[in-house]
Amino acid sequence: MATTIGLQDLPPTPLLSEKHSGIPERWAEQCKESKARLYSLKTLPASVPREGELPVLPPGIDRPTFNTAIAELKETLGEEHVELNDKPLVDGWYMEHPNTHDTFHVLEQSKLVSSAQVYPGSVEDIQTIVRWANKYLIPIYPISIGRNMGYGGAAPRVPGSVTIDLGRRMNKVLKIDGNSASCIVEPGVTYFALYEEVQKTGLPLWIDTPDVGGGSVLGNCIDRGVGYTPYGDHWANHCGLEVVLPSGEIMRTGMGALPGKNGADNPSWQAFQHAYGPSVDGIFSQSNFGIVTKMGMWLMPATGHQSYMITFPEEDDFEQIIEIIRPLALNRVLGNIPQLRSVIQELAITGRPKSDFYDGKDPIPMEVIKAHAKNMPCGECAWVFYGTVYGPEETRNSQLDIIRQEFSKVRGSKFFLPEDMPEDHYIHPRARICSGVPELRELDWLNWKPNCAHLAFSPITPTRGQDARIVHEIVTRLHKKWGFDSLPTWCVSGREMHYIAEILIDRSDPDEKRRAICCMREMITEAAAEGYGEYRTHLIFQDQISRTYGWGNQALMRFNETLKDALDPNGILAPGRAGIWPKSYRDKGWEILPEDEPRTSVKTNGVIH
Ligand code: EUG
Repeated sequence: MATTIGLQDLPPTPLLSEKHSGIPERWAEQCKESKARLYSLKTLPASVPREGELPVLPPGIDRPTFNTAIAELKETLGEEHVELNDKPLVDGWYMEHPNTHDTFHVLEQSKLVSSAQVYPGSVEDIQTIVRWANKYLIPIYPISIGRNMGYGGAAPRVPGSVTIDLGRRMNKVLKIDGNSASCIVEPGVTYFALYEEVQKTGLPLWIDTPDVGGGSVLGNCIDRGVGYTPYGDHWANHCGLEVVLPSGEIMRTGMGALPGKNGADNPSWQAFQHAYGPSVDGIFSQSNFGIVTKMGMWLMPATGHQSYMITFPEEDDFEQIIEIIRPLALNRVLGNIPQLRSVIQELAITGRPKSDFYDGKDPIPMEVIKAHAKNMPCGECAWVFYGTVYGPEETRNSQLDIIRQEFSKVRGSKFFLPEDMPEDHYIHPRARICSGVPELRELDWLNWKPNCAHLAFSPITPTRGQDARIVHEIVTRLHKKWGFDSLPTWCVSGREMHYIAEILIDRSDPDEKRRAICCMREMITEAAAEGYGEYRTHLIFQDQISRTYGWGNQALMRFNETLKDALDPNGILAPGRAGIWPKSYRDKGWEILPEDEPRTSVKTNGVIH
């Protein structure tokens, strides 16, 4: 039974002034409400006792050796900066997330866990940790903030890894430069925090934020996350990295490789991405080749903006809608990364549980969704398009004229502005996100089920109706087969769309977890057979997905393995991340591939538990 927890019973979320991952004061009230809504449906206890001897050890390391190694690390870094993972695991929620495991565990909660967390305070500390890992052959797993939600959170791929929580002590905005409209951030800077810092400067600059604002600007970028202003392709808008290599050496990429005068940073570091010689930034994105300690990021000059929403009544019209979107996107009439969402999300984003809308355990039928939508601000529809135009009013209006005219070709479509919608409608936070203001509201669909976790299936297709249909039909059919509601969103970047389908899982139900994994595995395999691949995935699907990119007898993976072995001969840095295993782990049963299914446990030391 769900117990209703009142606002008054929940301790407040730490403020940004108290903790680097905390909530800025201006969002504190919204944060309190969001937390109360989520906790109102929680049936799982805050934590359960763990079994077996703790902490879980790194593979191949016995307890005395581990203890010696940890004692040495504490000696070098300070006792208070090394913490064993030997206490009960607490899932918390988005704003108070664990760094010990994946808050949205898809396997058992206790499977993907660290042995310890370490908190470096400087790049030198990181070098020390890397050298220590090489000495003891202990795998290390760096996280920036640890809010990689839907993709594994803070969890390491190899159980017993030592998690390097970079963000706790390395969380400064090192520079905001109004001339080059750029910043330099450390790993622990969240979108909320960067927003505050930019506001403090008074400069007319925007940041670009994803749907929820608590993530690391650096971490999201190197995982190639998306946002929704014209700077929504985060990786495309980074400029310059500083990286600690698995050897312990430090390197700078881009213009930063050329030392500035008298030891200063290169003055062009945040102005030019490519510099000279091979472009190596890419190998530090979605990889395990280095630890990014500083990153330059472009900021957008503030401009006028107008958000809007268009509803479409017929589910089957999405091909036509996407065919209309393509030329508008390519011609930059659609100014940002707009989203085309299934109407089910209009229900879910209210924060009300599925049970408010439907009694059955099975996926909620489209007729039922539409019947509810009829009584909601969006009206009866199947799809909702959220877009924003930018620039001076005249420009915006001429763009809006074209947009209205083009989409009016879809029968029954309706156009709305934010002022047409009630105050609590999602269009308002959406409009803020699309103008660079971080938000929390997107979390509200986690109320769909009790103890709700989400797992993202994220294939790429060209912006073309016939490709969209193939993927959408695979997703819809397999969600139905495995008993899940389907909540698709297309994030359109131009020539290409990220299709994001979130599987919502009740973490208290092991069978639901098993079915979610089966559903993911089949979607990945079927999409790949049609030529479609994912842009990003949860830890436990990285082996499978990386191998779908297998053109030329796994040429890309063999190239990555060559790099891995050259850069990290001891295989200490995030083994298995992005499906890349170091020599010492390769072909010893660590890879989780679909032929191993069904299984919900994870291999440790090459043994299936
Ligand atoms: C979204 C979520 C993602 C992602 C891109 C976009 C947006 C959901 C959880 O992953 O990778 C509404």
